[in-house]
Amino acid sequence: MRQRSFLEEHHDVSRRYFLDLGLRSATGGLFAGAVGGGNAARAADPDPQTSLASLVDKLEYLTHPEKFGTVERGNPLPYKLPPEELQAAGMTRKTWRLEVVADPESNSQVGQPLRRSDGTALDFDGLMAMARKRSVRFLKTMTCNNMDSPLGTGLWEGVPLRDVIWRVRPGNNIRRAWFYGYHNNTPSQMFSGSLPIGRVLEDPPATPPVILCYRLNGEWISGRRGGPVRMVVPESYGFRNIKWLNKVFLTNRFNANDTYERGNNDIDSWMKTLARFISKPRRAKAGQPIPLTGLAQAGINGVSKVQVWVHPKDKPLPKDDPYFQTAPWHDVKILPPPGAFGGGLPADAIGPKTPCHGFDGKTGRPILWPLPYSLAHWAGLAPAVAAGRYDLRCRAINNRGIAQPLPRPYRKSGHCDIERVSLNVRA
Ligand SMILES: Nc1nc2c(c(=O)[nH]1)N[C@H]1C(S)=C(S)[C@@H](COP(=O)(O)O)O[C@H]1N2
Ligand SMILES: [Mo]
Repeated sequence: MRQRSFLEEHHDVSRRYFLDLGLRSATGGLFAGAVGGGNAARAADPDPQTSLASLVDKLEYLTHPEKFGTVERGNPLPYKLPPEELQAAGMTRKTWRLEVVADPESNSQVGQPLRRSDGTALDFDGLMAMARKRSVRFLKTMTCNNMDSPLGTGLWEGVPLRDVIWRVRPGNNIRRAWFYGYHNNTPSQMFSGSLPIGRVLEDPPATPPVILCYRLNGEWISGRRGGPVRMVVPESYGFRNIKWLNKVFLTNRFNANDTYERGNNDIDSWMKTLARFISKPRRAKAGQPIPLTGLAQAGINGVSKVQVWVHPKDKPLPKDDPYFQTAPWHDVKILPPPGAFGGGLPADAIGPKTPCHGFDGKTGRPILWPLPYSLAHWAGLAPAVAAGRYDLRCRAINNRGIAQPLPRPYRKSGHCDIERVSLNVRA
């Protein structure tokens, strides 16, 4: 069953893509009648368009929860505790508790704190009761500030953090929310993050709320992915998306308490726009266009274009142009939203009864593509070149026409260097 929908969704992506370009697909089967010869061509030496079609067929939009890259610390990891200890730690849905209190070292006013000690902490049933009134779902690509490629893209579901904050009757002197994940006694496992209270209470334009997240791709969020409940901050890099969430402090301190502050990271960074290769050809044939696929992460200013550039290794790089702004870049195509999202998400998961931020409630289709803080796939043919050794690069351009790695080229606010792969072109 899963296998079948997997094939269907890829047919769907490539069919739309190739109809769009007027090319033919490698995938014979469904539309062999219309275009013919796909399988025969693949059996011999596939032409570049056929190879490209089969690369596009392999793309899956959402990442299966088990296939995400993971950034975690400490030993033992919270979700690896033996069952009794896991329960005692509050890391099962039955025993999970969230405390929401005033920072004891600050003068913040909180009328009705949620505390473990007096039995008022929020439990999972309480969270589900809130979810029945208001749950929020959105696409988000999880990216570690310090890693070159995204960890995975998911459909995240949760209750807005502000709903829980309003419940504790906040008063004066609250400027920030500091939040913490469960940790054992080794300080190296502690992990915390924070946000200005204004960001929690009000969303920037076209941005979903910060959520207490309990589902990923339609399933309860696993321990490895940060369950029972993790924070998900749509516009932020991974480090603010605290896993194993169990405490929120409302504080009048104006400073951040993010663990990532300690690694020389720019903790106020919003996600950046960037392109990466998915298929990385090492070899190509002289005189033949080079099939390529990749992803484009949409930062706060979206993605308008993706481009590639094939540069001979023995030719000097453009002068006084560290970001290759003057290179002869070549446009490739941003793929449309997939017919089915993959990643284990049921095919009918987004629709009128289960709305998703950025999707039309009636049609269940995205109203804009790519949606900010998620990604789009791209595909195209790099221009044919003569035999030799080359560097292949890709870059994304945002909706303001600014090309990666600009406007924020520095690594510590999110790794966004232009990717380079070596290519050997033979006669
Ligand atoms: N409690 C806790 N939350 C955490 C971390 C951690 O080590 N502990 N790592 C953070 C970092 S640096 C990143 S990049 C993301 C990665 O999320 P993922 O492992 O689900 O992909 O989780 C964040 N949340
Ligand atoms: Mo990270």
